[in-house]
Amino acid sequence: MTVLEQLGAHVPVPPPSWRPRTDPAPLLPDATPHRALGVRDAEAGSAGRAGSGDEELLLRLYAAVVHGRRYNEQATALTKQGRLAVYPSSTGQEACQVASGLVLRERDWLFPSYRDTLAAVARGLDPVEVLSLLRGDSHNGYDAREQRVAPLCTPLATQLPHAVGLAHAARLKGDDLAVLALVGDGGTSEGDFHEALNFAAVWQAPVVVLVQNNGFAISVPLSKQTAAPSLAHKAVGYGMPGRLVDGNDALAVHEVLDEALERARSGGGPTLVEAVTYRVEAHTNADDATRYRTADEVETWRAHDPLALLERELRERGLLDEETARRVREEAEQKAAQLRERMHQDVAPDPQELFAHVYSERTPQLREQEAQLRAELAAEGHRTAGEEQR
Ligand SMILES: Cc1ncc(C[n+]2csc(CCOP(=O)(O)OP(=O)(O)O)c2C)c(N)n1
Ligand SMILES: [Mg+2]
Repeated sequence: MTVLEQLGAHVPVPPPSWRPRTDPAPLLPDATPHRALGVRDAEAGSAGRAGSGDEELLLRLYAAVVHGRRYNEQATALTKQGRLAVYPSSTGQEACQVASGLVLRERDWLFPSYRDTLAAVARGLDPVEVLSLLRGDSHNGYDAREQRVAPLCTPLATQLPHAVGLAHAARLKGDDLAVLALVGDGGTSEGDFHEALNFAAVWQAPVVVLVQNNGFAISVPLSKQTAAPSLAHKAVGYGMPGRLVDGNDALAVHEVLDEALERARSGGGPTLVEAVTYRVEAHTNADDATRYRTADEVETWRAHDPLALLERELRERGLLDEETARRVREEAEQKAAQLRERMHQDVAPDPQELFAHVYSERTPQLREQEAQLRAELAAEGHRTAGEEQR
């Protein structure tokens, strides 16, 4: 008997809205991250084991990871040569990167963050154009609409409301597509993350949000970022399924994203996926990671290297001989050499370009500033690119 009953007080009948509106159990992530590489049939159950149809995919993932790792090295070297202002390397996270780029269909959209260069390259973008912003160009290097890749986003999580908005609009228009948005563990603490996921679930937008949990937001570890059981658990609060995946297992990430994107395309609504991975390099070339983490921790993660996991699987299945491995490494070297060569070519931006794309119609102030700059450049004998062509 409760205290109120003892006092003879009225005990109301619980109204129906006291109960959860939907059963949260199916939305909960698995207790351990989904894995596919090196998993035997019995361990994997129905969802896990890669079938023979995956052979081509495995080789594509492998080549993209080898090429991607080399790309990261080359881009970091370009910062030392003054060709890039900064480069956030995704070494250690290549499985998430290449799976994200390769899983999408042509009509789908990708919304990357600053660390997701490799995802954009795996999607098919020009390796130099992707680096335009980091090179100091005031404009995005590629046509986002044509490529269906939003600009690499530096303000944390601001890409997410845009991704959800585009997905919702596509659904209203009857466009058959899904949107994949990438964000870091730190980005999940942003208001934009909350607003995006809330609306995605209310609208049942065809969007998948992949959180690459690489353990850190610069020097802030996940334990200081959140007290949630896992980042995937956050999905339940929004009313969408949360999935947990081994973020170093390229095949597992591909499987989980493929399933979630397919569900999104067929009207099943959004999914939040947490990929547990690790940033092996510093936050950027300007960061010293030894100040906030131990060498032992980094070594533990190196032992779970995304490339080594793929290589082991391919060799065990007899799909990777020395000749193939050598050819893929050579391709990576060629691509790195081309990147180096093209990045060493100076670009001559037209100063007048500063005024383009600020507003669809230039304001009187902008026109005034533009005229002022033109007059000053003319006084210095500088000709704009447009005038040189004439
Ligand atoms: C709105 C906003 N606040 C702060 C920053 C500065 N900042 C740049 S990267 C970063 C850490 C982000 O960590 P995470 O989301 O885990 O992504 P990661 O760098 O690990 O890929 C911060 C705080 C920013 N870019 N945008
Ligand atoms: Mg992080």
